[in-house]
Amino acid sequence: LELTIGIVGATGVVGQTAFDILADDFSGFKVKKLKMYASRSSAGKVFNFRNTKVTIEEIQLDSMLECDALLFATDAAISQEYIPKLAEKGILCIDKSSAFRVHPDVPLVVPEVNGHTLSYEKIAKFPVIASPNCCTIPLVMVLKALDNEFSLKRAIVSTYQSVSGAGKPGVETLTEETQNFFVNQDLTCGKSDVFPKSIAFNVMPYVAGILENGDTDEEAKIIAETRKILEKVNLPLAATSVRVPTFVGHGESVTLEFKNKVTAKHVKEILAKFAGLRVIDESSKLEEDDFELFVTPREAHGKDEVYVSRIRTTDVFENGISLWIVSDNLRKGAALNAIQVINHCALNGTIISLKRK
Ligand code: 11C
Repeated sequence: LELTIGIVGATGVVGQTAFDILADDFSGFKVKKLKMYASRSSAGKVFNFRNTKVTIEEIQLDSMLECDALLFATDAAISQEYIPKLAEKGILCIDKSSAFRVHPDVPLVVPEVNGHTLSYEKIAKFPVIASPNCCTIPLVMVLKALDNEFSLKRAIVSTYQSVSGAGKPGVETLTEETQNFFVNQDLTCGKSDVFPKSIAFNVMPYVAGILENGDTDEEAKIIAETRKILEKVNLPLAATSVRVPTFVGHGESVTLEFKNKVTAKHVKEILAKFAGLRVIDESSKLEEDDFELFVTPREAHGKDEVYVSRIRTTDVFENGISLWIVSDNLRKGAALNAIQVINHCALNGTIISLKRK
């Protein structure tokens, strides 16, 4: 199947990652034509996409109607403005923002976890699919795999989130603050435009705004999205989101309680069999371009897999397991997952059926 694909927000870190994946190494649907959209200030910039030139267009509805599917890597406000208009015309939109994630008529999808719930009948009424938050995606892959076997009772997660989660300005802020320290010996703990406190050589238990119950926005998203994807509306789940001075790759420290008996060995076997997950532990061999012992965010940068390490039992809970997850927040945590959702809809005939409608 050959598709005309649009990337909206094409110059941001997620948009650029989507471009790289489609240009370099994606082996699913074929891209007949790529269209790239961004703000007026970026319009006119030219990118080389597989021997053709693609010029960035300003976001504009008529042009977007030429696409078979669009990936929105934009702020929620842009998604809210354009997606309903495109959906009305039967154009499939995959939204990376949080605008539609908890909308009751919008599936929130990680293909390996709940791709089977997507069907043309479901999508035809409102052809919008949301892609979850970059911490939720790897978390639900692990939880789903283990719930199938051991029946999940509760989860506690602490995240270690890189600055690219806050986009290019996050990356620039960490770079500038680090340079400022080495060049000017200046390590003031002031806030930047992006983070409420200095992020270089620091950690911050704060990702986005604080809600009335004391959780941050990010923590609330992880909780609500995980419950929706796993179809467990009352799952006891606590999240603490922490920003750390890494550039790409989000880590998660996770403790889980199950109904059924667990051993670390059995958990490793189950995780190793789940599509998209890779277990790296003390038995992993060091090979070229491979990992040993555990995986760090820098090692996960540029990789498609979600890595699970440090898998061990804990006596905090009966049938308790603790583990460490890490993945590239821009790839599987964002752009890759959205592209895989489009591929899923290409393979199951949804896109063709939408075109014929
Ligand atoms: C961060 N996870 O690291 C956030 C960015 O819900 O898609 C992504 C926010 C989201 O800052």
